Amino acid sequence: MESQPHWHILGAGAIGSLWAAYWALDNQATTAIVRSPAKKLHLTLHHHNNSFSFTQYQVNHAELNTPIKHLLITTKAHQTINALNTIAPLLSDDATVIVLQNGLAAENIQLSPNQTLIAATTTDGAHFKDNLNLYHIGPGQTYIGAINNKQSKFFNERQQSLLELLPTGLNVKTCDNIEERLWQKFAINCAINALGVKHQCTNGELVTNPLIRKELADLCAEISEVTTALKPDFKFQAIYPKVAEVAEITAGNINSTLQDIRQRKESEIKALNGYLCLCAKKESISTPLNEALVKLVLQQEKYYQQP
Ligand code: KPL
Repeated sequence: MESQPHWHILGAGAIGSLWAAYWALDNQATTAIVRSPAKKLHLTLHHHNNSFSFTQYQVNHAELNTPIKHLLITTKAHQTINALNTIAPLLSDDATVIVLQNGLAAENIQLSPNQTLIAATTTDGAHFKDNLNLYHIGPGQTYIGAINNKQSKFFNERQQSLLELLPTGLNVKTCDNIEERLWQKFAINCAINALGVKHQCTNGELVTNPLIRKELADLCAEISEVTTALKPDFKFQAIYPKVAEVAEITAGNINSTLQDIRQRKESEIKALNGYLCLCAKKESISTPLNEALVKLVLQQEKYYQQP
């Protein structure tokens, strides 16, 4: 087993803080890299009817001067490349970088030859009720895998020792089909997130309310048509059953796009349904439901961001 490394976390949102909390449960301190001034936060994780308090160290990216050997990226998809560029000079030559986020941005990250890029995808739900209380809704499942062939051999050789460095309280597994799992999660987010914004509801209400459930099923059919055309070899085709399962497991969660809107932040809608619509256009597939949702979410973003 490798000695316990220090993990830096780029992105101190709900999922980044969730991993920090579970590392803290394993007595491992982490450092969150943020754009705001450095601070020490006393956060409480609420999970499985328990609560656990821990300290989160946040360091401003411009003040950071220690080398980074282990990095977890949990920024929003559209912020990834810029955020990574700000700290790239600090990444050690043999750094291990795990990218855990919605969307497919991990596929566009380039690292130097001896650095390892690992993509991750999760169905864990997490949200802050206020700035200090973090709720873990789930438990979900996280998969990690090598993002391209060049990395696969290295990843295969050390996947067990890598797993031992990750929080023991989260369900993390390695897989050899991470691209397919990223696309499946992308499809799930396209279905759950924008519809949750439209109805201002929790993930659970998407399946318990019969009218919304019907809308969800229609939306899933439209998304499946696009993903099947783009990725005919992937095993998942009709996505509704998996979407319904994730909505049920994370029933009490407010999806991350709705969280962003409520916190007046730019959401990932362009990297989710927006990207799906772009791909559909290239395949001459019409996606009226997705297009309407992109429009609606962008309008809400604008509305909430008004001073
Ligand atoms: O990934 C999520 C998100 O909110 O972005 C799910 C799994 C849908 C949990 O809410």
